[in-house]
Amino acid sequence: MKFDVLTLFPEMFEPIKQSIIGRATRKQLIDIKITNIREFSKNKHKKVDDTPYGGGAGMVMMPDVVYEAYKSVKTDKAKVIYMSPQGKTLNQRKVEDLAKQEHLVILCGHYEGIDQRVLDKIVDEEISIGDYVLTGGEIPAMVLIDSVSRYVEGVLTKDSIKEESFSNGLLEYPQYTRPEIFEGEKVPEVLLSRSP
Ligand code: 21W
Repeated sequence: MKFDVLTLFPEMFEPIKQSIIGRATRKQLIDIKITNIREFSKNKHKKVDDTPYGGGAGMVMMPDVVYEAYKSVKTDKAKVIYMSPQGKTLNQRKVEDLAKQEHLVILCGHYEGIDQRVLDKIVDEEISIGDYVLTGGEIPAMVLIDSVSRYVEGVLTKDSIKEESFSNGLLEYPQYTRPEIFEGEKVPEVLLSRSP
């Protein structure tokens, strides 16, 4: 599965290349490419945002720069997701659904947002990760990549998918390992006959 991320803060994505996702990338099960939207500014000062028509605080990302960045990564099979506080909240059902896609283009906003005209032109789906305010769509994009990647064939072992609590109707239970006694607290008696 291919993920293309469009962002003004490419450095923020370094950590996603580690852990489970890093392993999946090495096995070529997933491919994550980060594109710096600023590279597509035709302005000599590499300007990417401007003051909003109608006034108001902050800056708005310019439509032409975002559009050029999008055109550089789009394919026929690409589904474009805009990470936005106004989007539909991500849940496990949505995650499983997105994992069926071959190519996801993830657009991250910053400042007060992105010019609506380019959003109307390129975005298939707007997704939020919950009802709280962040400074941009980068952390939400990483949450999306992490959660979707787990469902890509071969990223997880069969056992860990089987034990998946959300798809299993929230079946979760406390877990224990050695030592048998920790700070005077014993592992529950029923579990002791089944060695870890
Ligand atoms: C926060 C952008 C607030 C815009 C006039 C009209 C992406 C996010 C984000 C951010 C605003 C997600 C405005 C949960 C999040 C994100 C940055 C407000 C200003 N002015 N999921 N509109 N929380 N956040 N808009 O913050 O980009 S997914």
